[in-house]
Amino acid sequence: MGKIEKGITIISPSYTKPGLLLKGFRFPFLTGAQIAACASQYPYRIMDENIELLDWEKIENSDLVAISLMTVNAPRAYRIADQTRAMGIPVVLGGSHASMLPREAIQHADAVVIGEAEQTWPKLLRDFEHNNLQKFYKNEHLIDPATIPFPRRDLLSDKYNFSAMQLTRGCPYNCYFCSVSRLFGKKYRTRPITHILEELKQIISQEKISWWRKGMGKVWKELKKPVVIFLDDNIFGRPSYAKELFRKLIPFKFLWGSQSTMNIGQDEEALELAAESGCRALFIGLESINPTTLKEMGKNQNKTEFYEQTIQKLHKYGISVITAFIFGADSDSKEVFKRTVDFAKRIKADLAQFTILTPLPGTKLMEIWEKAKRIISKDWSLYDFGRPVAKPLNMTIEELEKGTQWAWKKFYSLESMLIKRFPLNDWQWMKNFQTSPQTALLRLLFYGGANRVFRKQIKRHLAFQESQS
Ligand code: B12
Ligand code: SF4
Repeated sequence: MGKIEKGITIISPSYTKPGLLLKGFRFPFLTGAQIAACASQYPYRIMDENIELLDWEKIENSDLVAISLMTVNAPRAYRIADQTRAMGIPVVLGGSHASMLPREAIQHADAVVIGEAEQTWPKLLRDFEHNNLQKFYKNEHLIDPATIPFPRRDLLSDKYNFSAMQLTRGCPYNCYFCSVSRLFGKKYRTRPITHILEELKQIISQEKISWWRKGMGKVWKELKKPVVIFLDDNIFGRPSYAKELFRKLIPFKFLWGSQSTMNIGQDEEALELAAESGCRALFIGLESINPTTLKEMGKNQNKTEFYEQTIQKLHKYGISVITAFIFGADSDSKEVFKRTVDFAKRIKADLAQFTILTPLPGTKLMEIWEKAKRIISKDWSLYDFGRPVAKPLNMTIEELEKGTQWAWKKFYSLESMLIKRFPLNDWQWMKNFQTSPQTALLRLLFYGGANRVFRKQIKRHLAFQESQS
């Protein structure tokens, strides 16, 4: 410990087998860039093991190593931390898993940061330089979003497919399987729109558009527009803010995607503004088609009677929908798989994610299942949402695992992709094509490309899971 001269290395450990992720799944490690921005005067390098192998020579040549971990990559993070400390380099751990289980994390680290870094990271580095590193660092209060500095994107690899940005923190809901409101509070905190526009200006001016997109963009303008993903849990958490934001995004002429709750579908003005500002895809956690299951999950904001209408409305505005479903709740029986896949196909979800209900540390679900002694494994590497780690109530463990795998395969089968959900087979798409052919064609391109990538990724992932079991 002492002076920081050689630099700080920030690492995102692999959350799956290295090399397993296809190009389309490369999300920028914005967390690393954000941490560096919190104390920008120090020298940094960022390594994302999800896109390239770790450079151990550079790790060895660091004054300090900081690692961000979720639950699924905690074992990998701990191995990296142990190996780094064995070389005599101090390690700091942070992120969702370390924040929920700091006492576990400290066994592999010199310090653990609980929660957001904006206040604690500069203090930790000052303490480090004064040989006074504490074991735990925790914010006194939630960070005022107006004080969040722009991430140091200059430190990120250029291997990512798109740019990412965070506009809000926190979530007013408390779904029993989710850790977001426990991690970032129930208050929905929004960054000032002026800051967002300024940051966006920087991103767009630096965005590198590939030669083929530039070329094709001469005739198909949508293709040459920069793409930004807003890594928010709910872009529509406060409708008035969202609408004001969308309005101000329009002049930027870029394309964006994010996550939203389904209430956006009930607000025609918001949909119109979102589409006009460049929104082309939204990820929506429908979770279940059974109201009893939604109640069990505490997901009271989802109303099954509006599911189909919401998807139709989004499609009307040329916005693709990635729906997410969860299997394994107590009210789920083994009929849930077929019923859900049929439903997702019928409502013409462009993409769908099927995961197994997983009790993340710090969630209400973990509390309930621990009390009921239903957890069968605390090997965190299995917490990838594709493997059962607790006993389901109305089916066997094997039925849950095989049923989920069946859902993925069925939804992404060629037959399902081409016949049942092909946008050309969709009257709304035909209508869109007449009024706005470029946007409609983009949805078709997204549909074809994303489904192809998902099909391939699923095959790889299932083979990997098989090889491990
Ligand atoms: C973007 C994202 C992803 C991206 C990751 C991109 C990347 N390269 O980082 C992708 C899409 C790949 C992803 C995948 C998954 N994700 Co995810 N994801 C998120 C999301 C929406 C935003 C994270 C983010 O980038 N925020 C922006 C940055 C700037 O903020 P931040 O990460 O919070 O970092 C701040 C602080 O937390 C802190 N900090 C964080 N790490 C560290 C480390 C140190 C050392 C320090 C000092 C500080 C610090 O400092 C930052 C500044 O304040 C969060 C939800 C959320 N609100 O956090 C879920 C979240 C992190 N994901 C989660 C999960 C469960 C998953 C999956 C396992 C499940 C799934 N199927 O979706 C998969 C894993 C991959 C797999 N095996 O399939 C959970 C993790 C909970 C847990 N205990 O594990 C979260 C919290 C959502 C939830 N529902 O609870 N995810
Ligand atoms: S699942 Fe979504 S709506 Fe529910 S608590 Fe988590 S972030 Fe909020």
